[in-house]
Amino acid sequence: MSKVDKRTKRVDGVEFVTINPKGYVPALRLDDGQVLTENVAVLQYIADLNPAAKLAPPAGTLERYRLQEWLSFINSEVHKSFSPLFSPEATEETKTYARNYLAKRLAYLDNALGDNTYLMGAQFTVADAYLFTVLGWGVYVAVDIGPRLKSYVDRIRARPKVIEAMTAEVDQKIAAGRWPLAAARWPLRAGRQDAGATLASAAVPCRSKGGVSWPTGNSRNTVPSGTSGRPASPAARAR
Ligand SMILES: N[C@@H](CCC(=O)N[C@@H](CS)C(=O)NCC(=O)O)C(=O)O
Repeated sequence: MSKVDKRTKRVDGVEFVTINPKGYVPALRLDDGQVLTENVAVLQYIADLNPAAKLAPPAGTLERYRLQEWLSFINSEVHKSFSPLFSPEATEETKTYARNYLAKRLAYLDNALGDNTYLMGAQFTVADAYLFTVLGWGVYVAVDIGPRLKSYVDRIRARPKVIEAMTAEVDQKIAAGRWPLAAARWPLRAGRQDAGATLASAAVPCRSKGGVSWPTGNSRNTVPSGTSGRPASPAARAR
């Protein structure tokens, strides 16, 4: 996995737009050199690489369309509603609109999840992996996801492969000098809930074009990407 440098917009020595002309992540390079983009497509592609893991129901079944229904909802209704909250370019009016919009979508999710372990019932799928990531952004932009969705996020964070993946990513950041809290690995490895405050959005974090913002106490501060001075929040470093 390669990370795009958000300041230079380069990755592995080349301009990221030469890999994905859309200029945003994720972009998956396949063995034959083709590049696949868009979360909804990339996640299903990854799931289909190993059908035995059951990360997606078989293609052509109604259950597969149900998965696509969830992925589309998470992508267009939840993920993209968070985006303005991270943007220093968005006005307060835009952010209020996004918060209210998001509140309705979270209420729907809360109700739809009900007593289910995962979105599609007992089986963990790529939709849960995606939703886990975007719900984790809530702590950085003061969006309260409520107790039921919090327990859902905690349940996913405690999955051994999730701990493994997030620990590997944090280790990579520590090695690159981009993560200030080496100790954060330990609660994460233990699947402890308190790891969430610092690491919830480490897996596939969102970022804004011009910079990042994060809540501090009652106010929210913004710093342009790549500037030094005030230390960035862990979420900002992750972006
Ligand atoms: N429709 C895209 C949206 C992806 C997206 O919003 N990526 C963000 C990170 S969460 C990004 O790379 N933003 C940088 C930019 O737009 O310049 C997808 O679902 O894959």
